Amino acid sequence: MRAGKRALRPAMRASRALLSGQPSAFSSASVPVIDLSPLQRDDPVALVDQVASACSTWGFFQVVNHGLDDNLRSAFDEQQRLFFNLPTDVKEGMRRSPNNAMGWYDNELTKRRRDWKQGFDITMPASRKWDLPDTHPDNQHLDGFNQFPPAELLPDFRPTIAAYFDAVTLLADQIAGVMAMGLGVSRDFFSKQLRHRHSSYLRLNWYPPCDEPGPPVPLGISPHRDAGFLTVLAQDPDCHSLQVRRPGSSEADADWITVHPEPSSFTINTGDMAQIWSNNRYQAPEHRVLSNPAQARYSAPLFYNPAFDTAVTPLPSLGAPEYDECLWGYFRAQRFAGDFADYGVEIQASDFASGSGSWHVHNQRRFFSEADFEKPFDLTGYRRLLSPTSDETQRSAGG
Ligand SMILES: O=C(O)CCC(=O)C(=O)O
Ligand SMILES: [Fe+2]
Repeated sequence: MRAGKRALRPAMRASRALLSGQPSAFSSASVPVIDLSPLQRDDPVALVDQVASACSTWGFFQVVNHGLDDNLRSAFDEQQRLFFNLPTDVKEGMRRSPNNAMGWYDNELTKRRRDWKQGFDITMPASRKWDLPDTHPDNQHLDGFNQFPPAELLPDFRPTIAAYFDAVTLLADQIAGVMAMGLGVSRDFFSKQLRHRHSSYLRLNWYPPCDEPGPPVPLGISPHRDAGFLTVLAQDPDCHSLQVRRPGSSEADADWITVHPEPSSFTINTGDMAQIWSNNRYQAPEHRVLSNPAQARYSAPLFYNPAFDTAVTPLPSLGAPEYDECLWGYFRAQRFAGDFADYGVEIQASDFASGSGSWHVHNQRRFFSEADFEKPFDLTGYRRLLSPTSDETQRSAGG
């Protein structure tokens, strides 16, 4: 009887959560909430233990008193809502393409499943400038170039997005400083690789109410780990449907924990590059978003990513390396290719596990020498560099 009940629990949890968008009745844990006030008085030391512990147990936490202006956040929220309210034909004019990872889309695949949402991606690496036209060659790079709505339609969109992007990037960098100290290296260790060199992008998400009854009920986003270093996520205060699985929970005990946002908070999570750099001290947790039959939801993650040419390797001070070198531009290109077309199993940090001898470990060097990171990604042109089905690629990787 007992064993039977236990066996049923995971299925019950999944269906209850999917139907109601509410946390599982069986889960009481919640991700840590960290008060960042010490950063406002430049006292990162006061936060090191909390941040390091949150990154290693959950890889997920919320921050309050983070210093980002509430008025800027409200202005940003308003522009995000106005954007998704634009007529579909206007959004179609900004549609992401195989040659430009930036823009609007309603057909993203996560783990090869279609997400129940619309998205809009905006890029501004440290080396690029808001005041140059988006199509200027100096503002183009591997992730493409921005496609903003016409200023006549949304005159405040671009300046508000630019101000928000810069502010949230600064917040990401401050947290990266504390994360570095938590690993016993200098505060600017990650900043040196990120602050003046990052290739970050901002994603606006809109999850419309889901009218498909299922089964299976579609997910807003299927379970995934974020690829980059750190994500700073603005969650919807009204519709709570982001869930995380605590790293290390076994499949049998798996439980999805809903992250209910604190007022004016940001939700932070570490990505695959933080996991590799920290030699597995910090975890990139699996998370997902449920759909909701009645309520729309908005969210906006800023993906704080290293420069495309960064070779991410475990910090030597953290013991025997558990990963081989991972070239961020290659990892990102593989993920984008997978968003756009079915390229088979999505690339993961585990593909770079020491001694795995995976195809990616070999192939990334070839991509690195042949791809041009100053030009937009080219799905057709890069196919032979990204797909193991190409004979030429297999030969170069040693079969
Ligand atoms: O919408 C959310 O809360 C999370 C979005 C997310 O995980 C992502 O875009 O990678
Ligand atoms: Fe995510």
